[in-house]
Amino acid sequence: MKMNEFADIHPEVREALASGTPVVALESTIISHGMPYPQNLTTSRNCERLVREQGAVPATTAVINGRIKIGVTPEDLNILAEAKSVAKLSRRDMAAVIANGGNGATTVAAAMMMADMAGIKVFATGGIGGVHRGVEHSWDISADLQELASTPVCVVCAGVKSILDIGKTLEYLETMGVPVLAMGSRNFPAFFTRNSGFKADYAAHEAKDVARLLFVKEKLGLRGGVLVGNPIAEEYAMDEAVIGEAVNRAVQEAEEKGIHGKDSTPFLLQRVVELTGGDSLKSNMELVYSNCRLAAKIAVELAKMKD
Ligand code: PSU
Ligand code: MN
Repeated sequence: MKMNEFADIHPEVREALASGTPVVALESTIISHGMPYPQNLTTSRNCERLVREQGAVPATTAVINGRIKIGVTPEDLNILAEAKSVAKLSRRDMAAVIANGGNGATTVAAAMMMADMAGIKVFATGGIGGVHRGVEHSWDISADLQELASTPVCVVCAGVKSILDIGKTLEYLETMGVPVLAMGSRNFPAFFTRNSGFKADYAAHEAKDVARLLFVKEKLGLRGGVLVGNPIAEEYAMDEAVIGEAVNRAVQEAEEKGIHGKDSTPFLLQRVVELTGGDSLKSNMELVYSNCRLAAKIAVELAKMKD
């Protein structure tokens, strides 16, 4: 998807792109539907600051009053954090929310689309959507995976949260030809914990390794994204049993309440925060920060290769 009459690139982002300064795209569903207020506002501001500290420019993505925003203002961030009339916006919602002049918070899929419009190659988030547990009944597979199959953006995440079926999510990505890297070792992380028990295709040891792969992939003309799993720092990782129990309970409650479709992920995320007495929120914030730093480092390394 290319630039179009409905999109505004923030002047700072536009300048960065024109001068070859590294840029990192950020999503906003994590703000509006993934974390409670006001921690979500703090998190989004810190994310932008951390990207800057590494020498890159942040481009938080959203739809505000029917306009695609690639890079937002502090006022936009407030609207997204208060989430009063902010739709969760994935690929299928893009045209409808813009046509209605509404507000939308971008999922990974929508943020990748907007990054690609502007020519931004690297994107940071907390966790991606994936294949849900019980997919054989619900058919619930996040549009994030399809976007990774087709849109050439590198997605830095802390793995796939165990509210999902991690094994099936990785199988889907393999089928779609999406390279999956893990940082430090081939152990693919599980968001709140460092090891899901599943292996990534490749290990990357530093940002430069990821940038090199992106550089080669682009030269080869291969379509689709790259997924980087960045394990949460040991000190912020959660106890596997504690988080496992909270997740199992949340998944069971969702089933009992008949929650499905786009409401499923926000419901599960909120219940896990409640069931862990807020502990999971702290971990969530820290892992997102770590992903923002890594994404910015990757963007910086990639910019050097383009010289
Ligand atoms: N996983 C998280 N936090 C999140 C999300 C996923 O740990 O905030 C959000 C992301 O924006 C992701 C979206 O793209 O949920 C996936 O939603 P769905 O499963 O409805 O596609
Ligand atoms: Mn879904």
